[in-house]
Amino acid sequence: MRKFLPAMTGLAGGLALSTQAHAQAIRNPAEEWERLWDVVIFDITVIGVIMAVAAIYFLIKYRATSPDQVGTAKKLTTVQSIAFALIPASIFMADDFYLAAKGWTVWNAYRRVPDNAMEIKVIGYQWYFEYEYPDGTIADGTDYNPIKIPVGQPVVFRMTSEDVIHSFGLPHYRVKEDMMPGRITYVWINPAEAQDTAFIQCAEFCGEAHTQMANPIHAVPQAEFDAWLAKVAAEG
Ligand SMILES: [Cu+2]
Repeated sequence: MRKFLPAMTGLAGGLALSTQAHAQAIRNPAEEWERLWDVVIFDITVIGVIMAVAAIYFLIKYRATSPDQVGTAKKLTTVQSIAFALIPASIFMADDFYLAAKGWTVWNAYRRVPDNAMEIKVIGYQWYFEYEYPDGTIADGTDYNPIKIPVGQPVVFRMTSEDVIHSFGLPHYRVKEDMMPGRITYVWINPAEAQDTAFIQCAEFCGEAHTQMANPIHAVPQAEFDAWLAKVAAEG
């Protein structure tokens, strides 16, 4: 036992290190999401092709050669029957568990907000979003007013709702989270690149003008962001 202890400690240390390295590596929920999406598409394609080929093969091999032909099933032993059910099930379940584990990794990235994230408070109203920046400046998302965020700066949206349940949907950054009266929820994004095409869209049907509950969100260089924020503050 004594001989194994240092080895065990070394192993635990190695595990702790790799966990830390992993935590450092998770810096963009959107990238993690994209990776999981690719893996899911790959897996279901492979499984689909295997199933389709097997089905077509059996259809041809065991097709009826005359209209009144009755098939005869080969009698399987108990062991064969169990193996026939368990082996394919285990293979597919292993893949499901793998994808579920990957899903937890992505969820972990979604929930772990970087310490340096800029916090923007968001309130959902029927039917627009209102944003409060760290300096107290209020930007409103009515009339499709774009809001801006600086490139390369993680942003966390702390959200609630004044009236009904809304959902803060940001398809460009692959995040979406409910906004509920009396509760505070959050999502965070890492806008690594400048863009002026992204939209925030309410993703929970919340009444008559639900579809208009949307506004652009542009990721811009820091200087442009500062100028924009100062302008919004001055306009009050
Ligand atoms: Cu809504």
